[in-house]
Amino acid sequence: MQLHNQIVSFAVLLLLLASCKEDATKNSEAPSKPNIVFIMSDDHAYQAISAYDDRLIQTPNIDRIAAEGMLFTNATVTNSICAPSRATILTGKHTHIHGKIDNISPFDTTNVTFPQILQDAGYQTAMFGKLHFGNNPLGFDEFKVLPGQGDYYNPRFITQQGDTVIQGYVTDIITDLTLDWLEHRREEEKPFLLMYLHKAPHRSWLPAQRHYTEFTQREFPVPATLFDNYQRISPEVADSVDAPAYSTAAKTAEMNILDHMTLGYDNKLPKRVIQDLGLEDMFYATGPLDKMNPEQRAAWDAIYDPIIEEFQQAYPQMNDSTLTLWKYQRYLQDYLGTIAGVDENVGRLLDYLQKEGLDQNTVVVYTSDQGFYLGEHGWFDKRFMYNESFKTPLLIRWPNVIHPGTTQQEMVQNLDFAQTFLEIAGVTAPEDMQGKSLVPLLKGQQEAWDREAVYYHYYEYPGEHAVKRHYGIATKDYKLIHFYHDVDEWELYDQRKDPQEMHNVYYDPEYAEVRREMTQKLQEVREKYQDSEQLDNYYIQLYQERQRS
Ligand code: SGN
Ligand code: CA
Repeated sequence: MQLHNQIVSFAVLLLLLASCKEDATKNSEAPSKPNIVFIMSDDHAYQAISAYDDRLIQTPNIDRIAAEGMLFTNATVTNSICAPSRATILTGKHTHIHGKIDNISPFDTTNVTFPQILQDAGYQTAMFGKLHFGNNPLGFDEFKVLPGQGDYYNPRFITQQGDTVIQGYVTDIITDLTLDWLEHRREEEKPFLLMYLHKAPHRSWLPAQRHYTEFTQREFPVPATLFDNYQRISPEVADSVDAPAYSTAAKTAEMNILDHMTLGYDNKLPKRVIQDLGLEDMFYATGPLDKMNPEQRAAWDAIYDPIIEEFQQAYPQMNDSTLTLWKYQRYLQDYLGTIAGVDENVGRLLDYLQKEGLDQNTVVVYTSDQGFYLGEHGWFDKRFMYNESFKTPLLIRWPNVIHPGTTQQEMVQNLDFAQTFLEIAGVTAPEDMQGKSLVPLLKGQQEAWDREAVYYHYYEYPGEHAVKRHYGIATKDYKLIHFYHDVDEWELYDQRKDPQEMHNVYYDPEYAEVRREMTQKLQEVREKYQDSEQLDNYYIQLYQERQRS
């Protein structure tokens, strides 16, 4: 009996030792540096994330990141368009420094990017989804990226082993590829950087089949500025100061739902219907639907054919206003349908991290490459420094560091990511990066944050959607914008009184002092970031040379 007891005790001791050893090994092997999961979607408006605004859609999974972390209400981009924004994220530099001024110009690969630095510092690095420039992103151990914009259905991917077409729906596939990497090729002894980059909800907004019915049956609230006529100064004041009453840039932009959103490509009416109604110029292209296989197409037609028929019946009675409303609803149904897919897939990734016990030592970031207009000012698309496209969603989860459920109102930018991630990894950032690490804000050290203003500069003009070149400065209270190149117009908005930016107070005598201060601050900020009129002209010239060649 005694011997039996001794054997049992010995066995218990062995088991204890074994379990201690297992724990010890686990601890010594577990990377102490945090993993970084950077989730970015393309054109995801903060108005379409319920943590910001729950009038349009519920996004419970994306919201989890904020509930367990921090929600930034004043996150902005330095240039509201895809590839320049991505170049800023990777380099920590403004557009005029990294040189990727628009979606077309090449990315100068001598720029140092934060993934390259993290890879050198011992991080395992992987990228899946939409990058939108360069087919060979530097600094990644593994990547599978969409060429250019990529397709919603049966997309082609560029991989290190060559191109491959994968059947299915893009948001699901990007997640499958990501989870497959985490499950099978993650090296447990290394911390990792994972860039998980969605194509959705980019134009032309094709949801997954499982979301067709729900979203096409919904009707969405209409934004107060849907019928904006772009008058920003009263005609009397405009006359007296010899300035246009209407913002020329806003008025001439080609992103109006009524005039520029196409019934064919965007609202998915077939060519024959559009021709029958005598609306040829509202067709534009077939494109995305043609990428579906016959089964996918049949599922689409089953839901969308009745909508087309209903439109044919209704069109003869429509006027500009009712047509705008119809197009707006169709736009939001498809746009938000794609976001339902993103949210579900973000949930799959968060669940995986949790199941594998990776959630505690992983920083999860959710953001978009810029904001987007969901009918505000009558628009779709982005590009302007006005709020809906200047601001971008930003939610960060970092257990034991960020106090759960915090709302952060400081002005941060996509410019700050590179330095943030380097600090998280304990790596010193190169001195020429132009942002600021967000780590103090994540730790709740508000007093360590002293940024008063942020800088913006947009270049892709002449170009698609015809948004004129402009640069500007924003503080929490005011925004000053200068449109230049083929115009010379100034706009000043009072963010507290006029968050919808409908009243340009640049010529209002009551704002004379604000105008003076903001103009001076803009000059200072341009100097600080090394931007100048000389560079503005340089980039105009470069653009012209490119168009000639
Ligand atoms: C495409 C879209 C545009 C969009 C740009 C840039 N047109 O060219 O509407 O502004 O992308 O978007 S489409 O006919 O091809 O859909 S970005 O997010 O990549 O910058
Ligand atoms: Ca984009």
